[in-house]
Amino acid sequence: MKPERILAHEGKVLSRAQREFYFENGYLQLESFIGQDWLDRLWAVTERLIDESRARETSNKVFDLEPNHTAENPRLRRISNPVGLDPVFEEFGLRGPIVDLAEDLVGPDVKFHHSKLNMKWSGGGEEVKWHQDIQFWPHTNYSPLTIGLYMDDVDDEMGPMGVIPGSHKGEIFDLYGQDGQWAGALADKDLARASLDRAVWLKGPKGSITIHNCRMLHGSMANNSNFGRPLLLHTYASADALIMAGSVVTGSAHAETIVRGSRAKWIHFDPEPCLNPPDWSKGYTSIFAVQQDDAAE
Ligand SMILES: O=C(O)CCC(=O)C(=O)O
Repeated sequence: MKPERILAHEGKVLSRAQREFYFENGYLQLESFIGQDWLDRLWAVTERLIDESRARETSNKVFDLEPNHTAENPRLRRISNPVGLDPVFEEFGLRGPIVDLAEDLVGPDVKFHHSKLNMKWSGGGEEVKWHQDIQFWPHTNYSPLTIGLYMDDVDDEMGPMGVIPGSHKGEIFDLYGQDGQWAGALADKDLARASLDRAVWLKGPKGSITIHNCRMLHGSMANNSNFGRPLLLHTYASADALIMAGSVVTGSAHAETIVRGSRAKWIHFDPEPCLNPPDWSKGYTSIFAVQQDDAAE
């Protein structure tokens, strides 16, 4: 990352202090950033997709289902690749107001990487164990970040996203388990080094935004409340960050789309080594399926 070069360009929507906070702490939170118009449009499509999921008994590339999902009582963990599923999601992810945030934090030249909608259903929506994202999809540098939109109000009971401030400057953890298989989460023995007592839980009213760097240690607890916790996530990177072969997790047709500025002429390499994930071109479901160790189609 090269904050000075990014800060040399005037911010579109974030103040200098907010941008500096992100570079220093690895995360940022914005309350009620997205208005009701956008939320209504996104919800209309989401409801339609939830309805479509009723016809499915097992997970597939679009729907990551909880084991007790049924037609009468749909329970989704995730809708994968929303930007590739519907023009409203596409407009939001590639041209919507959050792209300004990406530009302020990785710009001026910005690429889209992937999107997903983590539903965290009411009454037990599953936890996301502590992990960092970059090991899932290594890039030549550590600019990628993920912007999340809470599509509903989220409080402490609903499994908000937790981050460990400053952890993006620390260790890149091994996400393989003792058996050598990809676990997608920190091993218990490493959690002791993760300063979990310093966790900040990012919650807020609907329309609020979470932003975390790809090295940020983060996770979230189960949602035992009576309300869902839909978090619509989009990952962007500096255009000069090239993704390593085999590590595109979604197969999204929009991956690598330049959403601001232009394609990089020079590739930027950060020196620190990154963990090499399994070859996802041979199949990937979702972090939930991997962490909970269940099978999907
Ligand atoms: O949904 C969450 O709380 C966390 C999401 C996350 O970390 C991920 O999908 O990689």
